[in-house]
Amino acid sequence: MSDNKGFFGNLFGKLAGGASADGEAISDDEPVVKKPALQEKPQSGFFDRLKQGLSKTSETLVGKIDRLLLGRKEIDADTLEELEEILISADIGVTTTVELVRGLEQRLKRNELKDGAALRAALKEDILARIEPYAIPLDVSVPSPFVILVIGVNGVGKTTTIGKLASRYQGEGKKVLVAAGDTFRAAAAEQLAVWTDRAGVDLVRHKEGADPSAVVFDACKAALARGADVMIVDTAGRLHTKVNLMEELKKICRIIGRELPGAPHESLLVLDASTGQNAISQAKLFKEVSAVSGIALTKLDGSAKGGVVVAVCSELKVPLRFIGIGESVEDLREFEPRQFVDALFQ
Ligand SMILES: Nc1nc2c(ncn2[C@@H]2O[C@H](COP(=O)(O)OP(=O)(O)O)[C@@H](O)[C@H]2O)c(=O)[nH]1
Ligand SMILES: [Mg+2]
Repeated sequence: MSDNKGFFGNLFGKLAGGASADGEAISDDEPVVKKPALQEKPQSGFFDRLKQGLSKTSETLVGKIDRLLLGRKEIDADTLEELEEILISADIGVTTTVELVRGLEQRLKRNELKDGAALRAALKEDILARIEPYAIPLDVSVPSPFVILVIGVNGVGKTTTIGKLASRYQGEGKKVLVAAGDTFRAAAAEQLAVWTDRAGVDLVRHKEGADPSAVVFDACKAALARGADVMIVDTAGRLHTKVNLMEELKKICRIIGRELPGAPHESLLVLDASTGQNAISQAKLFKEVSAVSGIALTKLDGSAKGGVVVAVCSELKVPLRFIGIGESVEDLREFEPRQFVDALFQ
């Protein structure tokens, strides 16, 4: 793709402005290890919060669909055309929408769509069928340490997602070690330290401006020495004027692979659902330059762009590991497609 730089330049330029304020500088070069604190308990009611989080998407998408189909005794080509417009406007993506509507046309020809209710049910099942193959949970049980490299542009929720994951794995009785690979801002490591302190997991960090590869190198050594089960690596998410993000990522990967053969075992791309189709463009660019093996889709709460879940699955064809529906530790869950469509179509 020829316009990669332009896209990333614009994107990172835009996002860099949203970076949080500087934290305190960290004085020592040596890795600092955070010691255990209290443990978070998983909370129930996720489905209700998911429903609540998806309510805007549900309103715009299913609300419009219901207004189109309510009480409709007969379905024709015009109905499907109107449905197509609704789906596209709900961030499901043009490609996916066209495929969905084509499938519905086939059903219509087979006389399977007698009325509005039948069309609604068929659409729900077709959406489910498209997302289900990509709901593949991340299995971190082997090897040990299982290394997760977390990538994505600035502000999408990488650090937050790492904090939530660290807490989750720690809660499952695993020994977790986090590497503060975002060394551009002291605030990044500080933010991570808040999460790892709370979760009671180890953190390896260097001072601001240090080489992320050096952090990762120390983290690999520490993970082996301490018998960590899971190692999670945070990375900087913006194009620095002096450093090419993707070159840096490759270097990080090389170091990890050299210290822990076979690692990283997961390159988890974090995407912000509230950016809608932009998230899809970002993912496509990341896929071109790095081996993305899983996706975490954050900020599904309060966004009207939840339809992007469907596009993420059906266009990127990468496992959607986790969805985020809020800022607290229990707001990150494995993606469950049935739960998702149920919450959407309620
Ligand atoms: N509402 C909501 N906010 C989130 C979610 N995930 C992350 N955030 C917020 O997004 C902002 C950026 O997150 P951060 O982890 O610093 O992003 P990073 O730059 O990719 O590391 C923070 O204010 C987070 O609290 C989510 O699922 N829902
Ligand atoms: Mg961060």
